[in-house]
Amino acid sequence: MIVKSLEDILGTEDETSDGNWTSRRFILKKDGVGFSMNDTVIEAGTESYFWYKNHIEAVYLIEGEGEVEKVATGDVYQLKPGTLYLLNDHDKHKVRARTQLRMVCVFNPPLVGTETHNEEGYYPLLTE
Ligand code: 9YT
Repeated sequence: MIVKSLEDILGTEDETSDGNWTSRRFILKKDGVGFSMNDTVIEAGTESYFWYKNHIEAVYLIEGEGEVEKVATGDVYQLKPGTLYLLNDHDKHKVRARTQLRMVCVFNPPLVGTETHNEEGYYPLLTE
């Protein structure tokens, strides 16, 4: 069994920031369970473009208000605590944070822990 608290991660190498967001990475590839899980904060008043070409991501919002846009269609979905979106088709998307957003993010395949978005906006598929 692995038990962790957010304060165990803050300020360590498992806390990663990139642009408008900070990701506190709780479960990673090294844990060997086939997925990773982060507690991510996105700053209020920002718009972020994301595209997980190599990963599937589920995002469950626990704090804040905003919206997510599916770029291919222009469809916009409102985000509030209790809302989940699943990028089951590697969807290019934009997240707009009206207030600070806090979300639980699950990735398959699991993140190694050092990923940030590259120039095309996606995470590389890291193996170690
Ligand atoms: C919602 C989203 O994709 N935020 C970017 C950070 C990412 N979820 C991560 O690495 O935790």
